[in-house]
Amino acid sequence: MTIRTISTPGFNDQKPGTSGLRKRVKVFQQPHYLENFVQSVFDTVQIPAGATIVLGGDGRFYNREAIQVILKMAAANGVGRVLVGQAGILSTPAESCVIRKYQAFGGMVLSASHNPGGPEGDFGIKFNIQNGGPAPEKITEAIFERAKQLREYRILEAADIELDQLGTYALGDMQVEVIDAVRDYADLMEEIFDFAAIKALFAAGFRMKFDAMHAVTGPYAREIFIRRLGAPADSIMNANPLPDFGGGHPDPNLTYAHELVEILYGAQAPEFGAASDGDGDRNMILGKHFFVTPSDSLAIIAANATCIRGYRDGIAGVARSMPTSGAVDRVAKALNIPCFETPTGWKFFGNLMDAGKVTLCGEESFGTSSSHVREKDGLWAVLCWLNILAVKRLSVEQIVMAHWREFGRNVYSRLDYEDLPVSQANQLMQHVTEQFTHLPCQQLGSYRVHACDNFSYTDPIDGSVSRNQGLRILFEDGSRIVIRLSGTGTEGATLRIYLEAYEPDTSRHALDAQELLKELIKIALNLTQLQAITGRDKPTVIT
Ligand code: VG1
Ligand code: CO
Repeated sequence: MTIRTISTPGFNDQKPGTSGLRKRVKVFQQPHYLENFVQSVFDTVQIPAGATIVLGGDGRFYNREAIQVILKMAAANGVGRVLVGQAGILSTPAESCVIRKYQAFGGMVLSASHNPGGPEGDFGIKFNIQNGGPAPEKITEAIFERAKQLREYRILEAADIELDQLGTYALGDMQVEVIDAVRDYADLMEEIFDFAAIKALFAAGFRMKFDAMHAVTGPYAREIFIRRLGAPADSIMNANPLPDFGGGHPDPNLTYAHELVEILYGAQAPEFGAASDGDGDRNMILGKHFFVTPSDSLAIIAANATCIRGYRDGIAGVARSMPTSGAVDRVAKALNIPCFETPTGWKFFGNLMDAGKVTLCGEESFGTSSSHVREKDGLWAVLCWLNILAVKRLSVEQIVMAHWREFGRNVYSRLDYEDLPVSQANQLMQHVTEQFTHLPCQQLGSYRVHACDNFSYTDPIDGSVSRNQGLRILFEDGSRIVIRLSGTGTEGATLRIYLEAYEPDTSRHALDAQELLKELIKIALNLTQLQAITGRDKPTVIT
């Protein structure tokens, strides 16, 4: 077999965003585009000769083709062994688990997560390092620089590998091991959670519905909930992964997971509902006629962590992304453990977890996880809730209401405006920033501005600084408006407005978040001049 060296023009647009490089499938299908990025990763991370890497994706359109290309390039670049999920599938948390368990040098995750798939949809690729987590910014920036300069890449000329059969195959001097995509991950879940207690809950007639949204978690959910925990077969829906996710938008929120939402708000609603996204790292938690805000979910898991076997000795600390509500901060204070505030994106949690400073991390965007892996983990969050429900034997709503009674409620909402022209989005951000000099101390309705800034983060472990992570308008009573542009989109701009107000008054806890945040939303729309600049009169998605 021969190794070919092929010329590439270099690409100027291969800058990884919040979570890897994401582009339209059509962009990835351009000659040399995928190869250019993959070679830039190999050149940047310098995989030691003979080392093992892990490879898998969420099964979206172009997954299989990309895996064959990456395998041949790995063989041509001196990689010793690649562990590939069967059929090219590994959920993001499963890949993180496999990298850690087999002490691999790192791995490539093929996914555009919650972005739609199919030939007209999106594709993505991300490099994860030895700890199982996304590469930090200094590596992704170096990859981007390399991708611009690159002039040639190496690839082995060979036939495609059989990805559907478990087994070991040779590709040049490299070994390809096709592994069970589910088993290692399911085993890890069984170590953390009390499966016997959850099994007893189902045996007592407890009903749940999990929506895999035709994305990667279907086979994982089937193995864990149905086979290992004995839940009835109809506890999972949309559990067959499809390359285009059935034409849906695999984002587990109230808008895109409406099929599940209708069931949980219907007459025959089960006690518990959950959904996950394209690559299995996000989760939405629902009770009967009840929605749990992701920020609250993190706080509630933290407050009840000792109910769960894996955390029964307590948690070292917690971390949340900046836009995530401060609900978990209140729990950390009560538990007397540290709480860190990081920029958006899971890559910022890795150092804190590696240093043993935090056990639980979360984001408002339906991402929660712990130091068992270095990615967010959708099914793990669902199992946390099941384990807590099995121990407490209360409803989801009762657990949340009791939490609010104890800690107060951090009322929270996020408004997304998708597909805006980039120029309008930038103009809006500029317009808000310009007001920062005169906003402090101003009274806006019943809120008084305390401070404004563009969030900047210094990593407490390696001292690296990340600037421009989102505009914050902080009010004196602790309420906040946060505004930032998404870093995961592939076309146009998505503007996110995050709103948070603290409500200590128990008699108001049952009210709807939109009702409680009405005034703050009005202030945000006024400050941003959103309607004047963009012409939009309502958000694309409200969570
Ligand atoms: C979004 C979320 C962020 C999350 C990221 C990746 O990023 O806001 O919290 O970490 O997606 O999630 P952005 O830049 O679009 O706001 V996933 O499930 O795509 O790996
Ligand atoms: Co995801």
